[in-house]
Formats: sequence, C-alpha cells, structure tokens
Amino acid sequence: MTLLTDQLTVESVPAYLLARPHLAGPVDPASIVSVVEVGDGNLNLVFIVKDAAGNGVVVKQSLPHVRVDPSWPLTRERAAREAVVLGVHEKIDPAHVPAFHGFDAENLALSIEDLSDHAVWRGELIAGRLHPYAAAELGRYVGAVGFATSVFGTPGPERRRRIAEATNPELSEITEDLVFTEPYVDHEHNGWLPANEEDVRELRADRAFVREMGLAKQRFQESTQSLMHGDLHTGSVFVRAEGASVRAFDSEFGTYGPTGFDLGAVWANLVIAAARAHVLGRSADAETLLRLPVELVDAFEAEFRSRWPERVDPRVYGDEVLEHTLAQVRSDAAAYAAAKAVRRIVGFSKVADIQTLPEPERAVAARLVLRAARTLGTARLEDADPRVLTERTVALLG
Ligand code: SR1
Ligand code: MG
Repeated sequence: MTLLTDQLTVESVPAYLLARPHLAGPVDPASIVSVVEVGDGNLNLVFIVKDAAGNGVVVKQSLPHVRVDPSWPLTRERAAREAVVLGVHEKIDPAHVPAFHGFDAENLALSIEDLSDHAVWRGELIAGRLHPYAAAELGRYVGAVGFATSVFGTPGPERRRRIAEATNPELSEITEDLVFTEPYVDHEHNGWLPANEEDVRELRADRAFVREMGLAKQRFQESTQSLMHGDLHTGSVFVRAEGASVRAFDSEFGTYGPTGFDLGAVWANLVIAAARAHVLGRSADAETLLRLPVELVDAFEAEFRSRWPERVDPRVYGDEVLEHTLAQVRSDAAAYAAAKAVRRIVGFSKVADIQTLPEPERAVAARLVLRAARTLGTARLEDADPRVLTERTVALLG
C-alpha cells in the first residue's frame, strides 16, 4: 500500500513508518510509543520517534517553504540534496555524521540516526559548556570529506558525475545572497541595533574588506573543490562529552565548493560564542573559544596530510601541490569565517548566542564579532596563519 503523505504530523508518522519499515532504522514501527516534532531550524519538520524498547529514529521532511517564513517558497528537493551529501559523507567518515537509514523520494523525507543522547553545540556554548574537543573533531571531518571528494581522492570522470549529482542551485543561491551579498546592501532581511549603526557603516565603508567578500563569493560560486557540508555552524553540530562524540547534521546546503567554507563556518561561530562569553564576563572561555580555530585547522590539515599518500595521480600531484592546497584552504577559511560572522550580525538568520543577550551587551558582542570579521576577512592579503589571526582576535578582547 502506498501511503501518500503531503506533510507529516506527529499523528501520521507511526502509520507512515508502519508502511515503510525500511525507514524505521532500529525502531519497531508496530510499537511506536512517542513522536515529538523538534525542528528548531529555519527550514524543516524534524520528528523524533521512539518505540516501546526505547529505540529511536529521526524523520526529517522538507516543507515547501522556509519554516520560519511561510511566504518564502523553497524547493522540497533540498531533502534529496541532503540525502546525497549525507550518503557520501557517511561512507567517508561515519564517526562524524548521523547514520543514514534511508530516503523517501516520494515524500521528501530522510530517516536518520536518533542522537538524543547528544546536545546541539550552540545550545551548550550558550549554557557555558564549551566541549572544546569538538573543534578538532570537526577539523578531522572536513579533512576526511575534503580530501576524499577532491581531485586527490576521487578519479576525474567519477568525480564529474558526483559534482552533477550534488548540484544544489536553490540552496546555493540562498548562501550566495544571505552570506555574501545582502549584508553589504540595503535589504529587508537586514537589521541591527541602533548602537551598532556606526559599526555597520564602518564595515561597509571598508573597501578592502568588501572586495574580499566579493572575491570570496566568486570562489564559492566557481569552485568544486570538495563536497562541503555547506552550513556547518554550531547549530548543525551534535556533541557528547562521553567519547568526545561530534556529529555534523543538516547538510541540505551541501554541494561541491571551496573546502575552506566549512572551516570558516565553524570559525565564525566560535567567534560569535566567544563574543557572548566575553560580554558575560567569562573572559577565560572567550579566549579558549577564540583559539579553537587553530585546533580546527590543525586537525583538518593533519587528516588531509594523512590521506595524501593515497592520492589519485601522484605523478603530477607532488608535495608542493599539497602545500599550495593547504595554504589556499587556510586563507579561504579565514575569509569565509569573516563572511559567515557578518551575516549572523547584519543579515537574515541571526543566532541565539547574540540575540538572547540583553541589549547593551548584545551591541558590544555584535561590535566585537564585526571587528573580528574585519581582522579575518582581509587575511589573504598578508598572513592567513590561523595562529597569527587568532592572536589578533584575542587582542580585540582588550
Ligand atoms: C532561509 S535559510 C536561512 C539560513 O538557515 C540555514 O541554516 C542557512 O544558514 C541559511 O542561510
Ligand atoms: Mg540547518
């Protein structure tokens, strides 16, 4: 029997899984005892389903619009894009993503491992629990998928087919607009506190910075360097201190693009978390968070280097190519960190780390994030060493 589902509800999920036991993962669909809708992101429905034995599964379904703005239509096919990215990433690095149980193309729904024993990193950071091990784990994740899906990890013809399979025009356009363009123009999506008016004016008047954001956008649009997660902020990361378990989820913005984009997303959100810690008087936490990008990039490089001996075509891909590639990724990571930090302060989709602060502290935190972004955004022009850049951002704490 085909159970055609337009939009899943907590009431319809049990019958939905009963008709599709292959999507139930470890859950017995005949003994489901609870279904809770927990989606708190900008886009989708997310159900956690439990059976009588306590087994769980997550069912994620795309809506035909942006969840937080129903007047903004958005392709439901984004679920198919996420299925491609998660499927590829799980094969390469199963330790750093949720297990993928299956995809229902008819109803645009994914069945994914229930990670209820983990917590979302952003929430933990807001609560003052840093989980610093997560930075290096994410570096390893980006290094593993960054290498395996690059020209060094996948032979040419297969890679070209995979690039076509993972094309994600609609969600890539959202990133192009929201991350790289809207913060620098007048747009209804933008907003900031009156106390930050001068900070935004200065940022937009910084011609070198705005030029670097344009060039970063150009590289984002032109590059097919590796299959990125595409939205690797701290709200897309589950952490669990036991076993230092770190899982990147919500890869619907994934597509082939510059490897440094994912590193930059993590970096930006560490800067944002640090700004919150700083204005709340947790200065040691702020310094720790600002220095974690060094561990992120170091772990990325170590993972990438460890895979280098297996590269495709070592006849032309010698060690100088490796060094050049890593330097380029480091430089991109800093520029994308800047872009991703600015969009969360100036543009659409602000973050709870900043928005839940009382107003005077919110303005100070926002100013700090924008100053850090300006430090990182032009790094390509001189020294993109994460250690040097990190010390410059720490110096902003005063
Ligand atoms: C309309 S989507 C807004 C943002 O939510 C996602 O998490 C991405 O960051 C996107 O830019
Ligand atoms: Mg998301």
